[in-house]
Amino acid sequence: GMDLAEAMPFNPNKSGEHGAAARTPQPGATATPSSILATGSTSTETIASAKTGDGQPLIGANAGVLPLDRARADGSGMPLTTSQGVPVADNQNTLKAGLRGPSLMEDFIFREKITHFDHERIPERVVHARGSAAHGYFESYKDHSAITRAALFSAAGKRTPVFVRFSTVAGERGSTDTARDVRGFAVKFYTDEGNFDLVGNNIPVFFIQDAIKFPDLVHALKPEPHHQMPQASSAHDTFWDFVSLMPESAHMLMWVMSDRAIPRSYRTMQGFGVHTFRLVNEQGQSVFCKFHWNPKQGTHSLVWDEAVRISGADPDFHRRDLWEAIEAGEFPEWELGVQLITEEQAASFAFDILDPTKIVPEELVPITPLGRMVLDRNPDNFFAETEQVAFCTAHLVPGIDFTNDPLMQGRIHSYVDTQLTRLGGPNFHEIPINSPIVQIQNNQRDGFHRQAINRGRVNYEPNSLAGGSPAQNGTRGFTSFPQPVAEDKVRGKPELFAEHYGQARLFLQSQTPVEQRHIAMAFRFELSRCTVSAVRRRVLALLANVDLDLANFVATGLGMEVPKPLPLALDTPIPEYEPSPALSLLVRPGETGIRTRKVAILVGHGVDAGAVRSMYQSLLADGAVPRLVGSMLGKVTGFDGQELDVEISMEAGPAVLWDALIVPDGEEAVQALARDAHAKEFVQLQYRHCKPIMVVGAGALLLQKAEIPPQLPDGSDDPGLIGTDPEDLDAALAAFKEALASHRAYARETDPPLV
Ligand code: HDE
Repeated sequence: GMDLAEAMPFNPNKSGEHGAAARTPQPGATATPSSILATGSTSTETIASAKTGDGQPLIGANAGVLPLDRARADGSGMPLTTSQGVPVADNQNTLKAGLRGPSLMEDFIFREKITHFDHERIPERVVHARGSAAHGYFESYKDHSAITRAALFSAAGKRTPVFVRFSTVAGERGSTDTARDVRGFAVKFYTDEGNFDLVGNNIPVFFIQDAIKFPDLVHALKPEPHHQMPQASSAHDTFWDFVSLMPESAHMLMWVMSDRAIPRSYRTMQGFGVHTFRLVNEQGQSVFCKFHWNPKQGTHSLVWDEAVRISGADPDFHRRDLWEAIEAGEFPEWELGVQLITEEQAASFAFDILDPTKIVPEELVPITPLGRMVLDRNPDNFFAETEQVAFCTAHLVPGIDFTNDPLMQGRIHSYVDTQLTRLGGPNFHEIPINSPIVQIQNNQRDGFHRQAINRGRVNYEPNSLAGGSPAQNGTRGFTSFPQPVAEDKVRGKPELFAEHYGQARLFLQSQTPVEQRHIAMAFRFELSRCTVSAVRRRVLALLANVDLDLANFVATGLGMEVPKPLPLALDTPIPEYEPSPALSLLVRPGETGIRTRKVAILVGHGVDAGAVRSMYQSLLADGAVPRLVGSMLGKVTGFDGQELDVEISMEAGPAVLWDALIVPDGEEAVQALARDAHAKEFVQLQYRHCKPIMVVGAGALLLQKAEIPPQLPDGSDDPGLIGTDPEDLDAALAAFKEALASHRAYARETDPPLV
């Protein structure tokens, strides 16, 4: 150690930290961990013990998934112990003074167990409390170093581990998955230059333009403070009061009232970074970027009436869907792409790219694909991983940088801050799910729940006793993009931020008629739940600035007149692109066809069991998930004498949990189903929610009983309604699969519903 201590410390007179020299970070001392090891540095002790193994620090040992391996625990086949490792003899009875006597204070086994239990809960996230997550990897398509030096994009085929958490925003941890809400889409990339968190949403814009309004927005959205209602819903006065007074939310309101806010699955959502980011390459050249995740599964949504009913039938609908898909080996996949925008381009737009209430239409700046993400492993433990994962917009890596978007700037502070309370102190980065796969080496020390046993006497820098290490690295380390900043301190916004309606209208006009109708119906529903008519009126005045037809539809539904539009601060410009087809959900059918789609086959005694078996096999072979659904569990015998096992009762697995329905042939079975109101309701809801229905032979009786119109309202054939004789089953099944692949026969939908 002596030679290191005597060596001249780096940057002795600090000249490199002042003036123009400060623009280039200093390369730091020459010592690197490996050179220290090679010189046999004595700055760390190396005393082997049973506890430390060989006493060597685990340099490079926590690569890949090893950080989680070291934390995994599995009690199968093991003796029960206390948390101190003491074997437990009796886990059934407390220690008492006599069989009928009082319990004793000295029962440390009981007290340890109950004390731990008493402290099992941590505060839930203040927003995004309810979520589900999975492990996977990101794979770069190629070497993208021309646009960014970020390690995860450095080579074709390079894989970076990821952990992804999807969430709702408003509801509490135990609330329902299918609430109308924005969905969080947070990705933690464990890159070889540290963790990069892309903490995005499934909607590319936001309600507000400045972080200082976030607490107001969230207070208004969450359950009202006096009675904590409603749970997981924006349909109440305080939310609409706030947004109607914040016209900057107009664009976002179009998105959250669209079917984007009721996704069919986490697997069928897009994701967006929302803010404009910067990418920076090795040469220090920078370009603005917008991050996009596009699901291979396509973009698909529920319909509102269905979403409401799913909340009762299975509040874990999205959590279960993600879990089951991954368990079944149907690994969901997304393509990550970026819109790359130069400073000059940005300056030419009619909107400000620092304004998070604006998008850059894909038709204006196309998406450059960077790579794909695959989620292929469910967590081992919900609390340890999904609950304790701490995403943070400040987790950036070299090659990616912030912009001055004032919403983004505020987030940089908030995420670390909230973890200090939620995870109990400044060492949350040591929780296995949060720790990077690279080593953490710095002089930060101590604090609650510290895990690392930092060795040696050096916990400061500059130092000579450890050869100046750990040392900064001016060439590889993170450098902020040197954007010039020189203006007066002000509280305010750029002029263009004052325009709120152009893109709201662009979004609306880019939707198909079905999607436009759903948006209008969603506004009508939400405002019908408001009790203060002045709030409704102000929302109508806001909508009048977006689209008069929309405002009229909603006003009619509320029994009101459309008031004068809200005053404009800036004239609405003609958007640079009109319309933008990429904004419709229906343009992305996906590549996975009928895989993972759930098909209920209604069966009873006397069903055509042979045909049921063959349809079942055929659907299964194509990756769909068929199940035999009946009035009760147990065996049913087909008219051909074959036995079938009913897998789920209609009570336990009602219509809304299925993507499609088949009613097979078999007079006796269908007659029996027709006497069970569950079956009638099953068919009606499948029909109302525009799902494919196939009826074979006598199965058609159930349609009549349920009063299902055989044709569309305009008299044409319903593409989602397939009737067949038993002889033509194969052709009909092919048509059914096609209908299933296209998800819904929206043409059937009427307002109000016919059935
Ligand atoms: Fe967040 N947000 N947010 N947010 N956010 C949190 O961090 C915040 C915003 C997003 O699965 C919190 O760990 C502020 C936009 C996701 O764990 C908190 C502002 C976008 C998640 C926080 C925003 C998001 C969060 C709560 C306005 C899309 C869940 C718990 C300036 C780009 C991550 C936590 C997970 C979570 C603050 C706005 C996405 C309080 C101050 C815009 C996906 O720090």
